[in-house]
Amino acid sequence: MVDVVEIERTASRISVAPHKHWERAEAEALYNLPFADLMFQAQGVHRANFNPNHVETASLLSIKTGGCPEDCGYCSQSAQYDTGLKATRLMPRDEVVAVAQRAKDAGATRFCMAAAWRSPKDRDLDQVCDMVSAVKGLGMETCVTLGMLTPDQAERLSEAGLDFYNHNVDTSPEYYDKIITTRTLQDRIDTLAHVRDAGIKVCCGGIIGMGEQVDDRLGMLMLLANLPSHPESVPINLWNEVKGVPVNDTAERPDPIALVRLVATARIMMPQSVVRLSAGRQYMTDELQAMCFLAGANSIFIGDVLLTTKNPQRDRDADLLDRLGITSRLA
Ligand code: SAM
Ligand code: DTB
Ligand code: SF4
Repeated sequence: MVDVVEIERTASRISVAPHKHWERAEAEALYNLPFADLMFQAQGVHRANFNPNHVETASLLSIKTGGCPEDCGYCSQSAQYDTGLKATRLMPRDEVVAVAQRAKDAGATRFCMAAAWRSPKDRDLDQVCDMVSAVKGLGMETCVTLGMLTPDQAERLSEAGLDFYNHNVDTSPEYYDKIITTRTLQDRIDTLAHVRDAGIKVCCGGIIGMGEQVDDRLGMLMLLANLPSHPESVPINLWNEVKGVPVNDTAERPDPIALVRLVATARIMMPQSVVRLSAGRQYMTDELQAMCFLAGANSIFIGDVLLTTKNPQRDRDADLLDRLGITSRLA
């Protein structure tokens, strides 16, 4: 008998179109274009690849919070810093499914489950696979972010029907060691390759506002755009302030125009990737978000909290998208 699921998974492994290699000078030249020229180019690319009047809505749930052994200098969930966060155990499947159902009713099309692990233990992965199958059964797209994976673990998630795996490069290769020391950038690239090889779509981006320079932000985009294939989803997070973590010593909220330029540059460098305006929307005005959508951002997280930090209220998002004539599942 023909195994349709296996055929689809194999097809997704081989159907990735080749893409150009980005040199630093090219990325810089784009980013530094006069603003109107950059926006014009970004909108052309956006319109050629997407409905420019539509934004995807995803919802996040922390299924296992805090107590993480990694030292990511921005994160409330690292056990290495005193952030005042209470650690919790892995949530039971039925509770997760109930939250996913509420997220679907509130207008989310994708449900992303996050766990504060360096990497999952095999018995934890069994439970996550169960959650993935159950959430998929609600008719939602599924995404998980569980830390580093072995090839076998990625394969098991794929067999459970997982659509996306989120694993960020976080920042540029040059700035990386100032933020994280317990896991290397190469470790991350290896996990991304295992995810890709298992036929799961890749969600990979990073954070700005941690004290990095524009060069680092462009270095991060080059890293993403020069992966063997572009991530299907590229989350751009603005650092959501967390007390007690080292990033407080260097953090600087980026100039809003610099954020719009970065989104436009990401749109042009990765034409077919969905660019998600992720954490940090709580600090953005309606006008700034509108500019980011014009520049090519076409996904947001909805819901009052992300994992442990704040996100705009659903009604504010619904009102903003309505005023912009942007369609979404948020009515
Ligand atoms: N523990 C897993 C891992 O790191 O691979 C998954 C969860 S982790 C919270 C997912 C991503 O969220 C991080 O890689 C980082 O890019 C982003 N993130 C974490 N804390 C953040 C913050 N305070 N502001 C913005 N983005 C953040
Ligand atoms: C991503 O790039 N952003 C999301 C998702 N992937 C897992 C996480 C944002 C977390 C913001 C900080 C917090 O709420 O703890
Ligand atoms: Fe742990 Fe992920 Fe937070 Fe790093 S970002 S400390 S790996 S939960």
